Formats: sequence, structure tokens, C-alpha cells
Amino acid sequence: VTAILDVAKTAFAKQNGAKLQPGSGQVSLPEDIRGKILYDLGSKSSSPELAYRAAALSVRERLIDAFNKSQEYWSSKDPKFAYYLSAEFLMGRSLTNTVYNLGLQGEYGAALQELGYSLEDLADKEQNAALGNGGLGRLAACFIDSMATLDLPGWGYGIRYKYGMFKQALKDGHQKELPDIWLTNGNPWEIARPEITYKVGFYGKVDNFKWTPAEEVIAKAYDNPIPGYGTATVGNLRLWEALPVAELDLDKFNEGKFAEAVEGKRKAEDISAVLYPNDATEYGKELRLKQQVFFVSASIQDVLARFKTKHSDLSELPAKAAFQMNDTHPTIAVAELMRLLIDQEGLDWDKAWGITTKCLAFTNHTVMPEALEKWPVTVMSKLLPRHMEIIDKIDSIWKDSLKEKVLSQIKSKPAPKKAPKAAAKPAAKGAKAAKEAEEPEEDPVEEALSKYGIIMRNPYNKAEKLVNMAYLAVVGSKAVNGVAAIHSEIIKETIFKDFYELSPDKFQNKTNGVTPRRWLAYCNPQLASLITEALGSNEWIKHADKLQGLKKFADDKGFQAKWRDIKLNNKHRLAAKIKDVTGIDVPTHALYDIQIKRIHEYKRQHLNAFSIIHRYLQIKAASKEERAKFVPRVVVFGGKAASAYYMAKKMIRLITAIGSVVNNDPDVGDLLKVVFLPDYNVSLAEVIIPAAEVSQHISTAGTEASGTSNMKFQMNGCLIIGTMDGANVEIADAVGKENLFVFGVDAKDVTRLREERKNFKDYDPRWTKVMDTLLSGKFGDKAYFQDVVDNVNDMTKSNDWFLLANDFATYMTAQDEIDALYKDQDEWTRRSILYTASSGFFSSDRCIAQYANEIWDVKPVPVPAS
Ligand code: GL2
Repeated sequence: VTAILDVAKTAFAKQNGAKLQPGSGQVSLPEDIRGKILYDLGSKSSSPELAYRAAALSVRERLIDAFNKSQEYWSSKDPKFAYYLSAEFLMGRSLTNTVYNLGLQGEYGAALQELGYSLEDLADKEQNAALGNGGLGRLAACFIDSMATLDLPGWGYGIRYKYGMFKQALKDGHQKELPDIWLTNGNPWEIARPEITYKVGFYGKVDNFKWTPAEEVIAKAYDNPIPGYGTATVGNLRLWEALPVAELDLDKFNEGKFAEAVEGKRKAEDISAVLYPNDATEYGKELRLKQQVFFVSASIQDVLARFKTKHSDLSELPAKAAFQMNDTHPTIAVAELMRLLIDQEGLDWDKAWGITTKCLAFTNHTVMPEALEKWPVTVMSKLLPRHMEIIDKIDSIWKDSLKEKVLSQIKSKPAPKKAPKAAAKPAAKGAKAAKEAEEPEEDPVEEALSKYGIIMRNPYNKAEKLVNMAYLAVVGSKAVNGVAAIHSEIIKETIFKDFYELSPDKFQNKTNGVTPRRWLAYCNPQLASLITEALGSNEWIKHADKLQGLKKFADDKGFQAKWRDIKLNNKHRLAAKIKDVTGIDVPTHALYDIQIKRIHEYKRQHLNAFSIIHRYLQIKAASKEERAKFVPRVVVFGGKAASAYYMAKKMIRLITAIGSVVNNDPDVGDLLKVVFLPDYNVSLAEVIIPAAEVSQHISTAGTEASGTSNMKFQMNGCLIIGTMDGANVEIADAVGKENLFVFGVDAKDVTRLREERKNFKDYDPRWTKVMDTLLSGKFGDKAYFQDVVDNVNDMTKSNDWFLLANDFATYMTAQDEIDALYKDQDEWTRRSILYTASSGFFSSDRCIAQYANEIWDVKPVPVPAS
């Protein structure tokens, strides 16, 4: 059949000049691209935009050929698949990544040159696919790259948002959000699958376990082929678009009510319209829950449909499918898989539960309480009545199973001297205690069980009940993991303590990783060539542990000089970008100091900003001779603030306000520049990271689950100033702690310090000066910055929750160490080489191999190269 198809394809191609297959010898690549401009895009003339689209369409054909082969091969072998369920996939651009992963850079580079373009210039014309907020979404993108590269049968499943992460502009130094209209020119990297659709229901009634939804939408599939590197394997990211069951309400239409006639369509399409722009912060909107069940239901239905084409016994499902739930966002999967197995497949409860708890696994990505989703029972019951019924039953069976244990615990405890109620609430005082004493006494067993409850009381409003999605996930999963060693320990001691004590074996760690393709080989091509030359091969791109081989060059002066030259070239590229975007001239001989990540109080961009104020004051106070000794710095910030996050938005304004003063002060000149690069995204990161010399990862210890940009900076030989938080701890282990600029309190001390700080008065004089300067109006509107200062400096208004004042002194010491070390360029470069050399562990290939072996039990199935 394939042979016949090939003959037919060639015959067809011969009659249709422009449709000839590139790479088959039938047509040259430049002709193919020209043909695409003419026939697919309908233009007789070319432009960089058209050339990008034509080149992408041309690459797409190669990609689809390889994709079809891979998927057919896997289907014929029927191995176990991993399904990565994620509300976010922050893919960025695809052209360079696809061309390089397929090994076509030579061919396409030459063809485009013949047409008068370069691959790099055209790559710049592509829209970023920004279907994610930050680290969590980008991690998902790195993971599917690694799955394909490691030949692991697996797909990503998510939502095809019409509008991705908002675009950020600056207006008078304030963040302004603009819609991300990324699909206007079409998306050459996706394949629409109108034949693959599923229905997803909402609302309605449950009668004797039978759910009749009041509203239904269609989920339509779009496949995004994911090419592996150095392999024939091409994986898949299947994203769902929400569509109405019926385009029009004909009755309304006939009545002339045209707006009402399309109301249902609009409501359905709303589900996949926008990505919620919240990163590790509050969600809580009903539409968000709709989005979650929408993509989870479609994905599980899809997996079951494929499974059933080959198997009839559903108890084999765990041998064929592993679902990884990326944070709480897809955890409704626990109830949805149960529902499908029971209501649609006719399984009994116990059998369905056995299958569900063998198929699902859960990753926690944050301990921020506001990001651990909890849905009001009222919302869940209304939107998903059958799911709520199932969750109720899971909760009660779960708690029943713990009753005996709890009873024996109660019996083994000495009997309380006072009434049990009073003993259980030692903190209650005065009127509050009196009110509580009036409340009916709770059964002690029930009370002891309540800490395990998937359904819980809202601690701020006892009348309200909530579904704790993280607990649902823990109970419904075979494995639970954190994303860095310290984070995985913290979740066992804090948010999941009671669950960990019940089943310690369920808890694992999977330290995050990033793909060395995008984040070193492709974004830093000169460094990649130098590394390949030094190591004698480019195997490190697939086996990042081979980067270790660079260690022996760390002291080699010749190698150091080449290493530095490349950094300087990358700094020139970034300086040009800064000039282009902001109009600010930055010197390339200065130290490039970068902090790029979502703007958040816990990430403490304001701590960085305060240290810049201190530096500025020092420069101002210095004599001419003293000024000559300063190490010039360019401090670059990038990151978006959630649109409703008041303080984060003020932090942006703080940075831009400092920049406008510092950058225009003739006393300062080239000694200090402060840049806020608007609209931070994946492509911008690809320019910034290779140019960075020091990067800041300065979260309050215990708050950043892992961080992943720290790994990207490390790979690119950028030194790190950071707290002992998230993956910084493991980076310090790998590089040698003495080679990082470490400061700040340890995570174990944070709770105590937060308590003690209520009486804190012991401010560092440099800190006080910074606060005073800010409140003097030096950086503009002092009233505007009053609450920024109050938040960290006024213990009567706030207790400096993120411990900025506390960590300021050690932070300044670390900053001084940076300046001192930069004067010794040989030592600086030696460290830089060591960073890259020790970054192999932080490859997402290592991380995904661990998921595959230790959680999914999915084995590589390499697709034969044809
Ligand atoms: C995050 C964490 O904040 C971040 O530290 C971590 O690196 C990533 C990936 O594991 O996950 N959690 C979260 O909710 N977002 C993150 O980026 N948005």
C-alpha cells in the first residue's frame, strides 16, 4: 500500500509542479518554498513574513511524514504510553527547533540563503505559542521534547487557547496588558482533526447515578507534532478546542433573535478562549474549572477510545496508559476517569478505583496556599453534579478506611483533663471561645479524620465546604512528586504531612530539568560549537552528562579567552535588543546581571530593586577616583505580573521608576543601567540567557518549588546569586556551593523568623537609607511607593512575610562578592565553564527518564529510521 501511495504521490506531484515533495529529489527546496508562497499563500511576491510561513509549511511536510511513521509504528507495537495532562504548554517558537531537531538546518539554511533570507531572520517572524504562564508551562514543553528524544511513547494533552499569555506593554512605566492574538496568520505547526471530537457535559441533574448534563460542548483535536532530537521519533501534543454542539439556535434565529441564536456558540467557545494569566496565584473562577474538566474529559475519552480499538478488558488499562497530572489543574481526572469507567464502561466501583489509582500520578509544583486549588462544593455540585457525587464517595470511603487508625490514636492519647472541645482549641480566647463553646461538639473521630478530608471546611468561612483538589489527587494517584529535592521534602513536612505519614512510599522527588536543545544548542550556537569542538563530538546535545568533559578546560587560558569572547558576542546581541526595544544604550563591558521570571513578592524582585537603589546612592556619594573602581553593571529585569496582582504591578513600576532616574543621571553614566524589558517570553529568554553573566534566583527560602531558568542560566555559563531554595540547592551541590553567591536564611528558619519579625526593629542602616530614599520622592510619586515600603518595613502593617529586611544584609554581602570576583576575569570564567560542565543533571532528558522508570513504567520504543 505504501509503495502504491508513493507512486501515486509522485505522479500527482509531477502534474502539480509546486506540490512536488522536497527532499525526494523531485524538486529543489528553494523551488518548494517559492511554490508555497505562490500557491499556499497566494502571493506573487515575497516578504520575510511570507517566506517564514512558506518555509514553515515546507518543514511541516517533512515533519508530518515522520510524525505519521512514528505514530503508526507505535500503534502497531502497542506499548504503554505516558500522557502528560497539563493546562499549560509554553512552546515558544517552533521553526528553529523543528529544523534543527530534524537535522535539516544545512538544507534549509542554504535554500533560504538562495532566496535571500537567513533561517535566523525568518525564525524571528514566528509568533510565540504562549499557552502557559511561566515555569510550569515551559517545563511541560521541555518534557515533551525529551519524551520524543528518548523515544518514549507519550503524548501531551492540553488546551488550544485562542488567546495565550497576554502581551505586556509599558505605559508610563506601568504594566499594560494586551491580548495575545497568536493565531491570526494560522499556525503551520498544527494539524486540525475535525474527525476527532468528543462531547463534554456540564450542569444538569443526576438521577439514580445517571447524569443528564444541561449543557454540552464539543472538544475538537489539534495535533502538534513534536520532533525528537537525533531520532526518527516524532511525538504528539494534542490540544483541544471547544466548539458548540450546534452552531446556531435555529428557533431563536427564525424568531429574528440573531444575537441570542449565537449565544450558545459563544459560550462554548469561551472555554478554550483564554489562558488564565495566574502563575502560582489564585484561580477560583468557574470558567477555569470548566476548562479543566473540558480538556481532561476529552483527553481521557480519547485515550479510552484508542485503548478499546485494541483491548476489551479495561483492567489492562494500567499496563497501557500512565497519566501524569501537572499540578492540581487536571486533577478532576480522578473523578472523570472513575465516571467514565463506571457510568460509560459499566465497571463496578472497586474495579474502577483499582484502575484509576494505578493509572494516575500527580506532580505538585508549589506550596503557595493560594495556588492549591480548592473548589467550593456549591460550584462543583452545580457544574459537575456527577463528579461531585463521585468525589463525595471517594472522600467517605477514604475516611472510613482511616477510622480504625484514628480510633486507636485517640485511645492511645492520654484523656484530656478539660472538656475535649476546649482542649482541642487552645488558641481560642475571649468572645471567640465563648461562641465556639456554644457550637455543637464534634465527634472526636470525625474531628481527627477531618485533616484527611478531600472535602473540607473553608478555614475562613466555616459554613462553606471546599473540594481540596490536591488531596483528591494524592488519594487518587499511585505516586506524588515534588519538583526539586528540597521541595519534595517540604511537601512531606507541610501540605501533605498527614498523607505522607500514611503512605510514605507514594512520595517521590523528580528534580526538574530543561531541554539542552533549545536552551543551549540552539539559543547559544557559538558556545555550542565551542563545546562540541572541545569535547570532540556533539553527543552532549543528547547526553548532557557529557558536558562534564568541559571541566578539564576550566583553567585553560586559551579556552577561557574563547569562552569569554562568545559571552561578549552574546552581550552585543542583547545590547542591540535592549536598544531596539527600549531605546536604552547599555555598555557591553559592564557586568550583565539578569532577573527574568514572573513578578511575585516571593521571588523578591523588589529586593533586587532595593539593592540597586543602594548601589546608586553609593555611586552618587563616591568621588571621581572612587567611581573609577566601581564595576559597571547592567541590571535587566523581565517578567509579567498577574493582571489582578496589585503589589506585583507596583514592583514593576518600582523598577521602571528607578531606571528612569538612574539611566539619566550623568553622575552615573555607564556605571549602572537598569532595564525592564517588556513582554518577557520564550524567544526573549533565548536572547537574554546566553548573554547573562550573573542571574538572580533570590526567593525566600522554601517558596520557589524549583525554578527552571536557574538551570538554563547554569547551562549557559552564567553565575548564580541565590538563596538555598528550589533547585538552587542542587545546582550548588553540582557546581560547588563556593562557586555560587549564596545568601539568606534557610527554609527551616522561615516560620520562626516570620513569628519573631513581628517585633523586628533591627534594620540594617543601608536598608533604612534605601527606604528613606524611596519615601523621599527621589524616584517619583512617594505616595505610590508608600505601601511597597510598608509591606516590608512596617511591622505594624505587615510582618515582612517574605523576609526582605531580614535577608538584605547578606544579600548585599553577596553583591559585593560579585563585584570583587568580576575584577578577576580568569576566575570568573573558570567558574562559568564549571557551571556549564556541571549542568548535565538538569537536562529534562534525565528528569523524564526518571518519570518513565520510576513512575510511569514506560519503555522507549525507537521508531526505525527509513
Ligand atoms: C511552578 C513553580 O513556581 C516553579 O518553581 C517551578 O520551577 C515550576 C515547574 O515545576 O512550577 N509552580 C507553578 O505553579 N508555577 C511554576 O512555575 N506557575
